[in-house]
Amino acid sequence: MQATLNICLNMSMALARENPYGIELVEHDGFFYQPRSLKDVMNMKTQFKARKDDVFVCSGMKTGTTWLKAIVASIMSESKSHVLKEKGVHDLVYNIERSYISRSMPNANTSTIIAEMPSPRLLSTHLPYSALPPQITSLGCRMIYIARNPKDTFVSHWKYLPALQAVFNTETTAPVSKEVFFDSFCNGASLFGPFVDHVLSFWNPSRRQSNILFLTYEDMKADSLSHVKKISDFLGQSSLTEEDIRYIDSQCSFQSLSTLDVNKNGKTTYKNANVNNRSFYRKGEVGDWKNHFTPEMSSRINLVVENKFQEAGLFLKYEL
Ligand code: PAP
Repeated sequence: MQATLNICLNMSMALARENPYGIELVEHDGFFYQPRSLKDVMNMKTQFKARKDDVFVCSGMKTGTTWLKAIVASIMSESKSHVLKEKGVHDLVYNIERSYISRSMPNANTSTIIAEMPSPRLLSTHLPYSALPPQITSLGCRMIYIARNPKDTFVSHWKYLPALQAVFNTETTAPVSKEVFFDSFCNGASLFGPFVDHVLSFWNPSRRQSNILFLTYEDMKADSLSHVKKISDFLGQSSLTEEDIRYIDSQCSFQSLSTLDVNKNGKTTYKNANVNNRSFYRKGEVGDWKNHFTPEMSSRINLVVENKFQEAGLFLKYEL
């Protein structure tokens, strides 16, 4: 097994390249990873044991993961949204590919915590569907995917790059030019990208499989209450009252989450860096791209995504 893993990684490493925006990327099975993270992914795939009743929050980068994690954690917790006051959202819902670290790291023991968690476990992943540990798909674990329009996703990702560079200890600390990152993003070379392929990797199976709930950030912003209800129905949480649903919805709003002390002043440990929890809460709006995009950028994104999404019957909103 180890030999296969090494060959696989060596082949992938041949494609590793220093990205102009400062984060080294490596392509593996059609998706881009930071090279050390790919080792962690491979490590996780050999160690992680899925359970049939596991629930996964699934997403690409910067598409509303934090919000969705807060909602699902509240729905699945007996104390409802009170859990959100105790820990940062990313310490409440562990990301599997960051938890099976392939070397000694401060958060390396998260894998043990995950193995010992009572069922049903709530976990998360940024991996595309095709890269998930096969047990997750063969057992039919429930997955909730959140997609976001690529223009707002791009802006959110670009604004988050300084935090990412700290996580990956990149030598580039200078602000990353929007144009340079935009070019990479449109070419598919961003973490867990290509963006379009990631979204379609969940969208396509979600159309025929009832264990995948596909949501969009924009629809959730337009009517968050009905989405909290939809998620709770998907999870079979019939004991929640209408009042519970309303409470969870209001406690998970951007305004409420971003002003909690743990999110204003707390930190989450990733790899060997601390990320300020406040970096997960920037604006929380649909349409901020209009403040950052030129007409040319807008046309280029439309060209990259729209045909593929339309062919697949997927229509994302760019404003509300
Ligand atoms: P991640 O990939 O690092 O986990 P993720 O949580 O997916 O990030 O996305 C962050 C975006 O969700 C940010 O968007 P922005 O940069 O355009 O502002 C963040 O503000 C937004 N966000 C976080 N919490 C909420 C919330 N409760 N409601 C709406 N948007 C939110």
